[in-house]
Amino acid sequence: MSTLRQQNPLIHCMTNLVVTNFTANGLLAIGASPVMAYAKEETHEMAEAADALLLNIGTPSETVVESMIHAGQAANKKGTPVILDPVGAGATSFRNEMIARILQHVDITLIRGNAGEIAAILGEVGTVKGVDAQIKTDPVVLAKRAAEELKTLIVVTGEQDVVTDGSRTVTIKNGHEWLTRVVGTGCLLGGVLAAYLAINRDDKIKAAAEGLAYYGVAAERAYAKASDRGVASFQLEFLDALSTLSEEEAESFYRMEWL
Ligand code: ATP
Ligand code: TZP
Ligand code: MG
Ligand code: MG
Repeated sequence: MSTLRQQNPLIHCMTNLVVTNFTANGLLAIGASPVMAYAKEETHEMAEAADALLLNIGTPSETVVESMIHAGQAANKKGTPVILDPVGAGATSFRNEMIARILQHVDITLIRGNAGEIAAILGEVGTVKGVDAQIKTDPVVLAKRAAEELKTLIVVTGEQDVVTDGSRTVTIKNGHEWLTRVVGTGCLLGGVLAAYLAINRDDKIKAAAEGLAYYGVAAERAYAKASDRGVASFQLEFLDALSTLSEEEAESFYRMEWL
């Protein structure tokens, strides 16, 4: 994490109303600089200044999505990584339309979603309940299919995380089930992946895999400290772990496998 802390990338987050504060604190904890900006009058400038852009459609509106497209196109012009979190894809037709519109107008570097959301983007129905995954499918098969169809890097998260571009694939088995009991851990992860891609532009799959493994080990450490208390303590311990755990320390615990 020393490199991330040294480089202190600016992450322009266009995220949802539920997770804004948690995302900003999580990004500060790993050594990135978060900035949230939504107005169409300024998003292109903020995206131009940023080292990565996060588009998260958790609480979508027509206006914000239009603004996201402006920001995304500004980032594309500069070659800045753009991460899409299609929160709740498949839950409503409005969300599906907004995701399709973003994908049509913005060149997305990486899409991160739970298995239900990624399956929904591919047209499967009944894969999410609200914002939570409702399917048990092989995440490797799903991620590869999505990468091929959408022609972008795909991260499918869950008990096992998968990163693939369709040909190179990595699985990561770090993390803890309590991550699903605190809201916003998927959303913050989108921001963390944005930070990893911001500072490692050459090998994006490796960068994403390292971000996922580091995040998972931080959760394992947080659970070890908070398991006898509960999920509120886990959330705090998780932020503490993100701010104190070095990548060097975390690395020996990575359960990463190249397929
Ligand atoms: P959902 O809304 O379905 O909870 P999400 O968008 O919050 O999805 P998750 O798939 O929960 O995203 O991923 C967030 C983090 O939680 C990732 O780091 C992932 O590895 C981890 N995670 C999710 N489920 C588990 C699990 N059963 N065991 C270990 N880690 C998990
Ligand atoms: N509703 C709309 S966005 C959101 C909820 C509950 C947050 C989802 O966060 P995550 O990271 O997918 O758990
Ligand atoms: Mg979750
Ligand atoms: Mg989510």
